[in-house]
Amino acid sequence: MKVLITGIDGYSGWPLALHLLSRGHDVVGVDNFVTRRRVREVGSWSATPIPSFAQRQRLVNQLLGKELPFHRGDLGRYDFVARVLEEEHPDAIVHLAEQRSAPYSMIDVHHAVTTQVDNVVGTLHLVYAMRDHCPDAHLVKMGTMGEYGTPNVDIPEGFFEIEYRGRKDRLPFPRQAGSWYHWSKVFDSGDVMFASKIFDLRATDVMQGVIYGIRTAEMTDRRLLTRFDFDETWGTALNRFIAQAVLGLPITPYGKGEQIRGFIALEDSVQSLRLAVEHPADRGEYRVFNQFDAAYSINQLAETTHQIATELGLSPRIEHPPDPRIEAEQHYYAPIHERLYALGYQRTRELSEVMREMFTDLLRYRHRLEARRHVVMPTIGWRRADNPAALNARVAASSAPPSAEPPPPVQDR
Ligand code: USQ
Repeated sequence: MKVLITGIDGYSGWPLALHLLSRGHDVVGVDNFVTRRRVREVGSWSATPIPSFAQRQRLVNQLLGKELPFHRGDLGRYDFVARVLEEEHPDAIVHLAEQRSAPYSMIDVHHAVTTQVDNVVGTLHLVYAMRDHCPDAHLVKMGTMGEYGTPNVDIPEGFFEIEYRGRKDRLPFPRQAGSWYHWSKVFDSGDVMFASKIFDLRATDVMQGVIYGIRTAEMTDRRLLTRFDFDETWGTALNRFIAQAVLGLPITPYGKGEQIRGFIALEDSVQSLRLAVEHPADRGEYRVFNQFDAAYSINQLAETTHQIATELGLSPRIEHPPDPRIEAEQHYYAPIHERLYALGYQRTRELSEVMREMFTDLLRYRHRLEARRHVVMPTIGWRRADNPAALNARVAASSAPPSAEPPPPVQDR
């Protein structure tokens, strides 16, 4: 199959490209490198050194013997999106090119607006360009488990049967997102569901849990590693906890730490996306996959991190800062996740094995973590009005100049 990945330069996009290539698929990439710029904006960088995209293309060629065509551009420009789909005619599009950070979307009004405009407009451009240039292609759209929030009932895969005032229907399960970012994904879901109906498109909406991990089986050379974010804005919970333990900073379950989320390893996230691609939805079908492997409380993950760090001779400690977010710190959580298993999904490795590998890699890149240790502790509050000031102070305190990771050169096909 020919798979177009939007956001191919990102944390999930790059491993997905390697995984699909290794499975014999053709891959075409799209990216505008905005994540690299936005991570610099908050004074951070990737713990793993990541090559420019031109270098990544050369590595794929040398190490995998494959071509990796690439279009640099912004999904906010319809002419660009239409030109790429017209030229490439992909069988599937995995759409990962969205602003993916909840804290980033909560910095101030501008970051809230940018997040929602980027995410909703990019998705709308894609579905229109699909209608006009590749209506038979399958859209695999990265959504998030966070769209559902934490209701006090089980969470179905997208839809549920409901009886109300004596009548029954199958309806979308209510969404109760917890950040402007998560709300942007709710709006996307509505748009993709509607587009599949009016344009007769094939669509899979992937409700992705929190990803953890640093490498996949295809990263046989250090230069093939994906980016790894650990700062408060771009790093996700477990990835941050391991970075904190390596740095000797407190591991930070926010508030009571009894928040429960669905988690999935990076290698299993790309496995799941491949399964969705290889088993397309029907024309006009909009289906929803709850994509996570297991649910853990944040405290459980903090404690497991503490235990492994201690075994490795580190001196970790757990501290509970006040929760900077507005979220339930204790709640019921039981999402259903059966559809991926029905396609053959299997967990590759146990959580602790992946965590040990993350420790090994991060200890190797400890100097890069050290150079950005001041961006790890939380400053962005969901309520506070001083987010930009706190952020600016932190960026100004940055010990290494942002130019240490230069902007990638312009490249096109
Ligand atoms: N958390 C802590 N301490 C930390 C960081 C996070 O307790 O140092 C807590 C948060 O308060 C939250 C949970 O961990 O309750 C998850 O936070 P997160 O930052 O790991 O993940 P989140 O902001 O929800 O977003 C991430 C990705 C996003 C994806 C989402 C899946 O950034 O792109 O959509 O995970 S989900 O969480 O299922 O919505």
